[in-house]
Amino acid sequence: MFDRIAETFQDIFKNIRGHGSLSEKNISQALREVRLALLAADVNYRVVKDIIDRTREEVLGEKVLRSLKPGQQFIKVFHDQLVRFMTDPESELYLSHIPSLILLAGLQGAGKTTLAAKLALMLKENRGITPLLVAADLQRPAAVEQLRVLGAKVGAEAFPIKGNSALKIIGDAIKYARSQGLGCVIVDTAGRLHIDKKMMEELRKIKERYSPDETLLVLDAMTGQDAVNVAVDFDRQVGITGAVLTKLDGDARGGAAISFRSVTGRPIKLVGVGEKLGDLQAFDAARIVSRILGMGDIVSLAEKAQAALDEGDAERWEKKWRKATIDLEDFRVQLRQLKKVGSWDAIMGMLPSALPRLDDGGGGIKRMEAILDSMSREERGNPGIINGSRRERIARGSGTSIQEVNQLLKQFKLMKKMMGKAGELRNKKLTIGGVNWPLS
Ligand SMILES: Nc1nc2c(ncn2[C@@H]2O[C@H](COP(=O)(O)OP(=O)(O)OP(=O)(O)O)[C@@H](O)[C@H]2O)c(=O)[nH]1
Ligand SMILES: [Mg+2]
Repeated sequence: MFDRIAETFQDIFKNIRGHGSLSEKNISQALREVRLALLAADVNYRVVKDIIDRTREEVLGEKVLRSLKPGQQFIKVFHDQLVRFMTDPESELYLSHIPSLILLAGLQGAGKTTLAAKLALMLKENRGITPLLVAADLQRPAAVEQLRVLGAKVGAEAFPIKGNSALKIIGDAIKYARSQGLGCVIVDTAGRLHIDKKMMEELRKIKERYSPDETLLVLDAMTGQDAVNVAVDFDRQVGITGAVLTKLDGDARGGAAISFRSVTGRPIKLVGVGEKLGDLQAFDAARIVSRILGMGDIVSLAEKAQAALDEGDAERWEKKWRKATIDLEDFRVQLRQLKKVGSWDAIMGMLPSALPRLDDGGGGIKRMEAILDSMSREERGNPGIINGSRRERIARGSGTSIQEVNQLLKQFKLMKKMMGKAGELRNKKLTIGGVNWPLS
């Protein structure tokens, strides 16, 4: 659909993800593109600057550059910054009066009437409140009937419409709800194709007269960035307390959510994820950001890697790698740890990019482990003593071949040699912007 921001992010991330290492140049380049994408999505420039600055600062920090696959970590850092921005302490429905009043506004077909019924169900289930539904749509008898039918499905009464004044009907409904002990009145309004004066005027009057606890703008996620202009108009002319993003079960990634948050500063409180009346969820910033970025997989992979390679461990190990004092015993311990992450390629991919790669010879982690297990502690601590007859014994014991044992030892030796070089290189540091940058 119209979800430019999501597409743009995917391109940028496809690119940075491919980088084994991050340099000042590719970080700047990626941040520049991210910045443009955010600006193009009407995100306020101050907000953009804040997100970019924080991302840069964190990406340039030791934690990202050092241990884990940096391209992935870059995305994770940006993801987390965006989640921070999208998180609002006031994203819960705030209902302070009895009966409380919720006013639903939005363009035609956005999903207001459906939401009225969904909301009634949610309030009943989660808060034990039984709402009364009111259709302030006096032009279309069918709209009133639609609300009644949907309401009946969730056990919520629809207030009968009499007369031609929406204001009076709402007033009557509030009185009725009070008399019946109904805890909430949900007002569904008529949508228009475009924003027009009459619609705004009517909403404003309802607001002035009855001060709703919540005035929610219902936005169709499929309309993409256009939703932003709608949001600005509604907020300026009527004043809203938040939004509900509907139809997130469709193709739309929901990029408009970022813009909405930025231009209005208001929270998204709920999301509609289907046509069924149970398909309403509380807004979850992390979920929507992952969706917008199309990056759920990466974020979880990065998290998994972080968990498996806990910080202290990674640090200790890396020191050994750098000083080239690693032996096969260390290697075996690490292999066990890292096995939790998954495939050999994934493990190698998570190591600092400056370190040499070890080929598993196609045999997989299990075979390497078997070889290491068949060695004595002494052999692992001092691989130099592993002569021909020992190799033969190890191969037999591990159910592998002498060639495989040789391959592992050869690779390990080569890796150690290269590590020494990488270590020397790393001791020379380049300082950019007050941050020590490894020279490799
Ligand atoms: N897939 C999907 N469809 C939805 C969702 N919310 C609403 N719809 C559908 O969108 C269409 C319009 O929904 P309505 O609730 O009638 O929209 P409205 O804002 O009341 O429209 P007007 O009263 O004409 O202004 C209906 O076919 C709904 O079933 C949603 O979260 N997901
Ligand atoms: Mg409707």
